[in-house]
Amino acid sequence: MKIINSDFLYTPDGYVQNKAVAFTETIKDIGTLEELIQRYPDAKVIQTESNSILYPGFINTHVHLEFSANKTSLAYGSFKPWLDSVIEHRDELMGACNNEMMLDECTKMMRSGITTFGAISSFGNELEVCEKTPQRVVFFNELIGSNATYADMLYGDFQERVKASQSCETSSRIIPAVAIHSPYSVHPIILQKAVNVAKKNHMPLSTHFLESQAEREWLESSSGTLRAFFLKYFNTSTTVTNIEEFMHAFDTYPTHFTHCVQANEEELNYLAQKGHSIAHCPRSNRYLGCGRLAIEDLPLPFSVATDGLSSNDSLNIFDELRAAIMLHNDIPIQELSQKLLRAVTGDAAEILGLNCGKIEVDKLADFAVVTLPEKPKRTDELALWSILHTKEASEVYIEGEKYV
Ligand code: MCF
Ligand code: FE
Repeated sequence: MKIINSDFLYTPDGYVQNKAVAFTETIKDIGTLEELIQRYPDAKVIQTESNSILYPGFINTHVHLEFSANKTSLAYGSFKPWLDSVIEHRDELMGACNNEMMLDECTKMMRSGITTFGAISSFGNELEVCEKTPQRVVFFNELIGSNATYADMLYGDFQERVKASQSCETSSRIIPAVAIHSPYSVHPIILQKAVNVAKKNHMPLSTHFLESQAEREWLESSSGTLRAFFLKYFNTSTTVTNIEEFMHAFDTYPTHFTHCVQANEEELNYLAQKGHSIAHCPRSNRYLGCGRLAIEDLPLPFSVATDGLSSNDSLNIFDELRAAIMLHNDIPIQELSQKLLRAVTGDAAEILGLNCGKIEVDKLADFAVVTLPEKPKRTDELALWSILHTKEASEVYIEGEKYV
């Protein structure tokens, strides 16, 4: 047993003082330091630095490690040119992205306090790295392929990758999961099969959805800038599905919809009614010129995620939260900060069905210690100060083990 004591504890009911946490791999007890020492006299006591806040480990629900080599290859600013640049540079980016590079990005995520992440995997290349990294990884095997001729082959490859991720389940913190790439890139037949795989195996399910105006136009009327893209690369001028049909494919299984920047009120209400949720990627949306997701009006739960280095400049969760504060400039800043921290802890865990994200008895002992540069003058601004002053967590624990 270990006991960790910080000046402040972030709980589902807000910040509390004079409370310590006793833990093994899971949280066993919460009380004053004196109470816990009395109850567990043999426990090792960890006293964190002054002005520290004990947070549950942060959760980055959506990242593409396979694109970690991108710095200046992909075109930012607008969706269609970005997509063109992905096709043009994909092979060289994948080739340049080795295990060392991906593991380094996992370590950087961990130093920022991320103890769990959702890895969207197109080829399964990052499976070995995800087995090695100490973090809990929801391993989203991605299905892609809109051309009916190749659909069965691509589906077969997807099944193999699902199996490979299932075989690591016992020896690592990998949780096998399913990702449908998007409505414009997945044929409805294989889409439904993959949804059923997730449903049958109770796996987390995710999809990119209504990220850009270009995607919306293509799905609505096979028009807009994606028309030239599909004509050039796939020799087709018609969409394989539409917005309604795509949403309906997920009716019976709660899914994490990434982006949704261009979803309208009716669509968002529909997703909410079916028990779905959203992964909000503020920097990715800004860098690809997709617009701002109006998080103040969302009728459904959301997480905040970095997306990959294919559409970002870092996988640091605090960089993302600071960007979210700037992007959502009309939302009162204290309220927004509190909401964002919930989005990367308890809300994200609930969405992905994980037993972490909250400092509560019986939850997994995943912690990130955030140390403020001086004694906070007011406790009602702790959420904002945490976001503004943190680049790296001062200590990180996963299932009770210290990694930073
Ligand atoms: O989330 C961003 C933007 N939207 C869609 N896809 C991706 C993102 N970052 C990487 N991707 C990947 C995706 O997984 O890029 C490929 C897929 O393998 C795009 S398909 C031309
Ligand atoms: Fe993505």
